[in-house]
Formats: sequence, structure tokens, C-alpha cells
Amino acid sequence: MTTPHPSLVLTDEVAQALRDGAPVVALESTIISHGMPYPQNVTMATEVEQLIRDGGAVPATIAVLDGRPRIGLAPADLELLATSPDVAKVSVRDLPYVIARGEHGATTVAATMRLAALAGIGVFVTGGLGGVHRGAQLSFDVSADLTELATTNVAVVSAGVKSILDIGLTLETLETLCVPVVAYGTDEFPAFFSRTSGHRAPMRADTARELAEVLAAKWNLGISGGVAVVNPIPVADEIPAGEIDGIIDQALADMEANGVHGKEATPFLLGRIVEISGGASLVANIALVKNNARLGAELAVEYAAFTA
Ligand code: PSU
Ligand code: MN
Repeated sequence: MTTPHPSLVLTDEVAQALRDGAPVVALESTIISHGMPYPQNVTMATEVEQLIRDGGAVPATIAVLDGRPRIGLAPADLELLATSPDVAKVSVRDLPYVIARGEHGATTVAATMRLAALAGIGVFVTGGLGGVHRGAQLSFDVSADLTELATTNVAVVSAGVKSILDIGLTLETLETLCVPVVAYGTDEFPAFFSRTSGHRAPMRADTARELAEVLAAKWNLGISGGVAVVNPIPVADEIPAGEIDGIIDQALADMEANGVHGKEATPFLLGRIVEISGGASLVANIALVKNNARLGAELAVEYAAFTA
């Protein structure tokens, strides 16, 4: 096993599981602080941790609190992340600053991957990945989630990417960065709220065991970087592309009109989509995160067995 980096603060439960080689699943915190409204955010975070436990793995929600990178959180920590206005959105480039200043930070996919890897955790569950924004040829807005996937050895289970992004360019970039993109039980790359995106998934696996074999094959060869496991939202929870597309276009127009850009772009869009959809997008978002938690726990269990 990897010895966790000494700057990290692990809960006893997570530290023990890692020493034992037991399955552990990392969870991000930007989704709590900047991705969903209160109180649905803290309810989601709590229920997702329980689903990971039900699946036989130990959940490790990751954040920076008072400048300390924390691997595994208590209920009061989740409540703080869900309610405090003083929690910064922290990608990898922001980690040094919030740590140096002793501040709170909710970690994005990129920052959560980096801290998970430093702890020795190989499987991470989230809702949606960041990617190449629409109009990136002018704005240069490409999420650091992609560059992190290129370098850090963590598998990220998501429901694909939302069409707030340019899905085709996001897939092209993942190809350039040599990141395997493996769709679970489908030939289509999923678009978060919808099971279909109009883009074929580059790879497919039908069981958690097959997914674990891809992780093992990549890392056994010393190919550094992550694996994007994309898991379509369940049929019953899906918002058809035709319905969500207009809402996303409206949210993008509002962003433009308000001059929002940079790290505020994704939180602004997520918030507007919830408002414009009258909360329907939030219900779908919660359902897909839970669905990812079930698969992520299964994958962590399979991968732990593989490496035992
Ligand atoms: N997509 C979602 N929900 C989220 C995010 C993305 O559907 O909460 C968050 C994740 O934390 C992701 C981050 O890593 O937004 C990407 O932000 P940016 O686009 O600024 O890199
Ligand atoms: Mn960005």
C-alpha cells in the first residue's frame, strides 16, 4: 500500500481501511458547497456515504478545513461545507493558497483526485466531470479536471459531462490526454441528465470486474493517469435531451448576460439550471450521484480483490 502523505489528516476509519487494503471510495466536496443548494446538498452527501458503506466500502469525503487537507469527514464537517459561505471552490491550483492561509476549501474533481492519490485511494465517485466549455476556442475555458485525469492515478466514476460543455471537444481532449473513457453498460457516452449524447463512448464495460481489470492493466504497465468511468443516469431518472437542452441554452445565455466566467462559470450554470427547471434537474442530479456511488463501491471492492 501507499503510505498516506504526512500532510493529510485521515479519519481513523479511512486510515485503517487503507492499511488493511480494504476498499475505500473518495468523494468530492465542491458538489456539496458549490454544486447543489442546502439542504439537499448535505442530505445527498450523507446518503451517498451510506450507499458506499452498503456496498462494502469505506467512504472518504475530501475537503480542506482550516487549511488541513482532510480525507474522511464527520457529519458536522459535511454540514459546514453545505452551509458556510466561507468555503472556497478549490481546484489543484488553489490548494497551496487555501492551505497556506488556513482556510476552508471544497475540492473539485481535480483537487479531490490529487488528494485521494496522495492518500492512496484509487476509486472516486462524483456526479459530473468538468471539461471543455462551449466557446473554449475563445475563452480557453478547459477544466483542470481533464489535465488531472491525464496525470493522477485515480478512477473517476461520473455520469459523463453535461451539455453546458462541448461534449465532442471534451472527448477529443480526453483522447489526446490518453485517458481511457469506459462507459458502463452502454455504447453511448452519457450526458449527465440524459443517457445519450449523440457521441459514442470510446470503450465499454458491462461489469465492475471488467472495469477493475482496466484500472489494473493501466497501472500495472506504469501508465500514469486516471480512468474516466462513465455511468448513465438510470432510465427512470433521466431528463430527455430535448427537454434539458433548452434549459441549458437559457442558463448559458444568462451566464453571458451576467459576464460570469472562470471558476464561477460551472457553479453559476448548475444553479441556474436548478432554478429554470424548477428543481427537476436537482432531483435527477441526486439520483445519478447515488447511482454512481453504487457502482463506485462495487468497483472499489473488485479492485481491492484484484490487488490483494
Ligand atoms: N459538474 C457537475 N457538478 C459539479 C461540478 C461539475 O455536474 O458539482 C463541479 C465538480 O467539482 C467539477 C467542477 O470538478 O465543478 C469543475 O469546475 P470547473 O469547470 O471550474 O473546472
Ligand atoms: Mn474553467
